[in-house]
Amino acid sequence: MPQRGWWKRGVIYQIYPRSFRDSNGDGIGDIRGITRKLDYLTWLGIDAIWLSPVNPSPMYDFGYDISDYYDIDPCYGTLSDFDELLEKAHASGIRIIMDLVVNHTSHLHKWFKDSSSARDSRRRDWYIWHDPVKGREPNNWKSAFGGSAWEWDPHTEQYYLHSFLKEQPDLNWRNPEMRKSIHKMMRFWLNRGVDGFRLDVVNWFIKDDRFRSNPFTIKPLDPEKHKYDRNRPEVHDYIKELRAVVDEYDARMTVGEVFTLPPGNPELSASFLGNGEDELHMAFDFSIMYRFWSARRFYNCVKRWYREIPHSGWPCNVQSNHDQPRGRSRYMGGVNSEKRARVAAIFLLTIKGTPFLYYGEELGMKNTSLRRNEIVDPLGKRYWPVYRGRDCARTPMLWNSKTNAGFSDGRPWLPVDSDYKKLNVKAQRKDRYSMLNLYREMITLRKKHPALNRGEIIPEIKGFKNVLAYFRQEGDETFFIALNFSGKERTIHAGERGQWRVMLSTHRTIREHFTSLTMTLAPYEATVVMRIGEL
Ligand code: ISL
Ligand code: CA
Repeated sequence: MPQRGWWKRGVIYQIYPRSFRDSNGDGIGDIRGITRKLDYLTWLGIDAIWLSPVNPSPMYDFGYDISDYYDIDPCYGTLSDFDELLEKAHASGIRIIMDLVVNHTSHLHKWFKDSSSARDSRRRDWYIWHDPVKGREPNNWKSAFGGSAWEWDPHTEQYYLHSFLKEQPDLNWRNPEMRKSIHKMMRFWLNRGVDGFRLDVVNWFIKDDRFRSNPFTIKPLDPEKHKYDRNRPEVHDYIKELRAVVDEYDARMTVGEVFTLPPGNPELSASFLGNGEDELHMAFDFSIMYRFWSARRFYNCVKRWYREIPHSGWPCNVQSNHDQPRGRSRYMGGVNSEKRARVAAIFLLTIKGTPFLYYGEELGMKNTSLRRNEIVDPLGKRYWPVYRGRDCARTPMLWNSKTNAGFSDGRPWLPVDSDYKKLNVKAQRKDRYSMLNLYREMITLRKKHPALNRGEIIPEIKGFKNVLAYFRQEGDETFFIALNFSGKERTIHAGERGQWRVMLSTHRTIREHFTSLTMTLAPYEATVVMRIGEL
């Protein structure tokens, strides 16, 4: 199904495979489970699935520690299950994006086994080894998951680097042979038909070649803190190489996770797009995920984001993923949390750029509250109760009001959210005014109208009194989107003339017509109108 640029028009849906649908009752979501739910995804109208890692893994970090890049973990199925998913998804017009976790492998990967077997092993230099300095760790680099980033290997008497767990040794991207193996592996999946890759922590691949210590700082969110172990400028050469591999194939795409502290760095994220054509197709900017609920703050985030995107590049937008608390919980609306989540949904699906949805977001799923003994995420285990880890946003998808919300016949690997009796796919499909139907309607409208997917965005009200309003325009199509982030009624006026009609709204059930863009928005109203003629 080649069609270049499909990813600019599409909506991408992230599936955390452990939690979507379990087909064999072992409590763990799997590939066959996803294949069985393709009907649902087709109904919802998404264009592609980004699948969090499904390769064999000892699961110290639930798949983000890969021990074999060429296979599928038995708990998720087999290669032929994967091929079946690809084939059936493609037949329904849904593309599949794989997670490419290549900053590190599992310590059980055969490359690391070889690398750590002897100092003169063939793949010694595929990972990052260093002698002690003054009898200690070579420098002050810290693992993102706590402690020093260096682990002592008593067998070969050197330290190895791990930016995450010690079971996730970092690959050495400066080694050309290692890079060739990654490219070969990418071709393996591209030949099988996958439509692209999401690159895990792409800004961490390259480390300082002199291993200088990071500047000492006591400010927890100081960007200088990772001066030498992340965000090295040389990384771009290797991203260009990687892009060339993907470009050997038709209509494939890449999206990079650019993770920084402080969170969200639009300039850095956009730098991974290169000149717009020679690095990644898209990169995440996480700014919005860390902003409090406010029209002005949201506006400022996207404004800065668009400003950084190179002329021939393309933005993408995201509000939730498997590492962050669920959007609906983050917006902290209390009794209004669902209303806020609806405004956020219309915002995400109408601003310029490819939207990424996280499974369950379309139902308005919230964080699940978990007890200490239910936590399995290594981060949560380590930092409880100060930080409870990421499990709260990884609980099973809620399909219906039966046992385990229809996720599994066995005991789910993480508890099912207690809201499932009301908040589930089956109930929401039937309810015309549900969050799910709002997502579906908006996705459908977005697909139908070029102005809403690739059109220019022209801001009109930039957060004044907590209202955001903008136009989207392409050819002779013009849309006006008005979002009331506040809990109060707001009357707005936009100067644009013409005849307009309500196309979608969280509040207006009648397709009203307007002859001017003066309207009173209910608290938390989100309304999309389209120009239907001249005045
Ligand atoms: O999850 C985090 C804290 O909330 C982040 O620090 C996270 O480590 C960062 O976003 C990088 O994430 C990616 O790489 C990790 C993996 O654990 C995450 O799930 C993945 O998205 C290591 O592969
Ligand atoms: Ca299973």
